[in-house]
Amino acid sequence: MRIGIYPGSFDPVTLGHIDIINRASRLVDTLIIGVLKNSSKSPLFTTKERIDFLRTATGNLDNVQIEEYQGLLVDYAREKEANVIFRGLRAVTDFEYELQLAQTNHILNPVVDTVFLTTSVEYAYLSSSTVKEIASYGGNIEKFVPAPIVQSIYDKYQELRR
Ligand code: COD
Repeated sequence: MRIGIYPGSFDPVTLGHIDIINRASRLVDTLIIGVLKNSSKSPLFTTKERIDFLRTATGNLDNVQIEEYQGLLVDYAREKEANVIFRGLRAVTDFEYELQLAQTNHILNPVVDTVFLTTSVEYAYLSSSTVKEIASYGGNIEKFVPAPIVQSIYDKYQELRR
């Protein structure tokens, strides 16, 4: 049984993430999307909101589970008996950080390997930060995030302005 983990902050999930989830889910029996709870990135959305967004956007995929995790990714991978960690690669700018993360994780837990899926061309420019910046100015984010979560992102900024 091949178990994969796709970890991240997903603050919020974008169509770039969904593309990686769709492709990774075809490569393993079970794909666990691990949402880091206490991210140093100080997420805009709560862990529950980030998980709910992911659940809404991946409801069509039978072999995908979504969970929060804390602590080291390799410990989480060990606990889940995962064979593979999936990461998405957009541009050269991602590479240095991702290489360091993959190599460190492999030393900490040699049983688990990192597999990189290169971004689909149409999402190469896309990041959660870009989505947040556009939404914060009331711009149109419909081409960047799953349709059912668009309004919740605008609502968050309305809530912050109150
Ligand atoms: N196209 C393709 N892939 C994309 C796109 C896109 N448009 N956008 C993002 N991605 C990929 C990213 O490259 C990444 O692989 C993944 O999607 C998730 O992205 P983010 O930004 O939500 O997640 P990150 O990078 O914040 O996740 C970092 C972790 C949470 C995995 C990491 O910090 C972690 O595991 N921390 C726990 C402590 C730990 O173990 N640290 C490592 C020891 S050194």
